Amino acid sequence: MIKNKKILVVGAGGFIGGHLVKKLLENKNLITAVDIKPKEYWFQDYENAINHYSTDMKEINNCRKVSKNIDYVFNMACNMGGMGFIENNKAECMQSVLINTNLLIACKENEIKKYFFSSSACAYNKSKQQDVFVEGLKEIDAYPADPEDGYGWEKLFSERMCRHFMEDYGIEVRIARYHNIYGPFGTYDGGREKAPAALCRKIINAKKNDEEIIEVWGDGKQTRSFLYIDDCIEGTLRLFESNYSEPVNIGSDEQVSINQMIDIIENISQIKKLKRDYQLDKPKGVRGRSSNNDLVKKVLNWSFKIRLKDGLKKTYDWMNSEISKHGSNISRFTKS
Ligand code: GDC
Repeated sequence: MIKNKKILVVGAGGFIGGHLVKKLLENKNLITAVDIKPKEYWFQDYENAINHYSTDMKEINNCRKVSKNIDYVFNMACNMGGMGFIENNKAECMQSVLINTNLLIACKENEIKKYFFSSSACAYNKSKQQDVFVEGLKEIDAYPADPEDGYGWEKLFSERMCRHFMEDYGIEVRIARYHNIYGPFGTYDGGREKAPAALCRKIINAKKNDEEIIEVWGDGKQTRSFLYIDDCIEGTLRLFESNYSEPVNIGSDEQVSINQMIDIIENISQIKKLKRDYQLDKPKGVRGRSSNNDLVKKVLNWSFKIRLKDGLKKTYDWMNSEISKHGSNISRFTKS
């Protein structure tokens, strides 16, 4: 585990970045934490973080400033969200290319030793995700390139930018393709939430308000694999410390349909079975997506540990208490 290093985490105010900083601080690293959001909207507080900045990393001079005297950089920053956000904000999503590009240039100038880029399963070719029961996506399935429009193109292009900075300038890079990460301290409302949080929220609210029906985007038969945040952080840190510089899936082996995930959340909440209002005109994304984990098992000797039902229970309990605290007021988890 990395210890006593000077580490810059960009996107530290977000969901995965927040959990990553917490873990790195536990291991006595010196953290510079950066996010575009004002500090009061960061998803987690860190009493021991040495430096924190609310600044826009699309600007190269900000990248230059915060990457001085740093050993390692984790780029966890992008303008993103679940399907409801990325389908309707493609130009916004693609502008995150400026964060990664300017940060890499600054890292080259400041002689950073190692750089991590958080990519996504959205980088994969769409034609391989047209059926409900698909084989897990292998890393080679990103090419020929036909990723998710907007957000996925940004991720695929940025992966390649990392690769060329390594080849041409010798910066060591590590690239994870995350498969729908979920858990406590994530967005659950406001339009950027992904399916696990959105469906937990709908079921919590149905229970509170004694409602019998929830809205579900699509027909509920679409499939995904979801990875709990603690597994994501462990996989990320193992990858960072490995010698492997090509993109690797960080995902779980459990492929479920959205209907199956709703069944699991209903069991957790102990609510009676809800009616499902399938909304076919809402953003649906690909029909089926899951992670093939052969490569990650081989190069990192790592596999997910937390079963979906256990991860969803922790997520549900956390959200239940947040929703009770905030009621209908806007919480910081609605800002991404
Ligand atoms: O939003 P998401 O989790 O993103 O949606 C998964 C599926 O769940 C979609 O088919 C969506 O229509 C369905 N769904 C049903 N009801 C709801 O209330 C709801 N809200 C949401 N959000 N979805 C609902 C994601 C990207 C991420 C990230 C990951 C990587 O795509 O949005 O930014 O990169 O992929 O795996 P998803 O899995 O399509």
